[in-house]
Amino acid sequence: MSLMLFGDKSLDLSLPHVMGILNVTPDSFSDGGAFNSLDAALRQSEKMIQEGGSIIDVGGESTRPGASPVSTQQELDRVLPIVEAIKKRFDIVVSVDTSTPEVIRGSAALGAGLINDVRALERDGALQAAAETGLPICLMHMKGGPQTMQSQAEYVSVVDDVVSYLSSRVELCESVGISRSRLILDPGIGFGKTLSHNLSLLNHTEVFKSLGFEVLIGLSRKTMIGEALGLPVEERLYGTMGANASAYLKGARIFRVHDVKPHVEMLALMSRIEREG
Ligand code: 7PJ
Repeated sequence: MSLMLFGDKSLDLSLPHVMGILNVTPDSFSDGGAFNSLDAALRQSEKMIQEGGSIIDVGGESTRPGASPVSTQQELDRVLPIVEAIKKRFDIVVSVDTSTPEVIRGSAALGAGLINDVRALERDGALQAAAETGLPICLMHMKGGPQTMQSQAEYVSVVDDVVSYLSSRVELCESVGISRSRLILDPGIGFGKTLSHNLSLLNHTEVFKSLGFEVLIGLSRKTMIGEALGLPVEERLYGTMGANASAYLKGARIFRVHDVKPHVEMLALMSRIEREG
């Protein structure tokens, strides 16, 4: 057992967990923003929970390459009602995909269990806000911002660079009283990385684990799958599952995906083979 407390629920991170993506942006690239109303968000959440998801990741800011920025008020208006509604109706861990201090505080007050920040708490005030929540935090590596990241895909050694960046963010977290045991690391697949960088990071997932952290991987339907297989976004499920299976074998335990059921079934078998075989 390796229990981590996510607000009012704990998860055993010796087992794999599926984090279902719930985009509440109007411009989400792979679901066309179809879950933008509260009702649709609740139906999608219910489906992902029934399919065996452990965490619902609510995001109100699109971070895909080239996406336009969202105001704090817009993000608050999109995210908080959804976090509140999900926590009222379902017994599930709600993660909030945000870099905004006001959204971090507001979501935590409404029962969110995980702060998932693609900017690793770099935004002004985010570190302090996250510290105050007492919640676990996922620190993700990104090179550049959503507007510029694909033109900044240069590294001395991508694995070493990402390790050294995340280690420096961990130290900063510790300096404001966030204990290491509350931190989850994510190499940030697709965020300012070429296909080759992404493949290296995935092949070295165990490096992050060996630093003593749980690892979260988000690669569902991403461009790297499309590039590797020559497939459009709606045909990337099998490639996504293969890459996630590989990351599982190298120690990742939280998988951020659009397609919950196939991942829950795949990971259930992989975990069972490892434990009972
Ligand atoms: C990730 C994320 C990821 C974490 C997004 C997309 C882009 N959070 N939020 N890791 N990706 N922790 O889903 O294509 O890889 S948004």
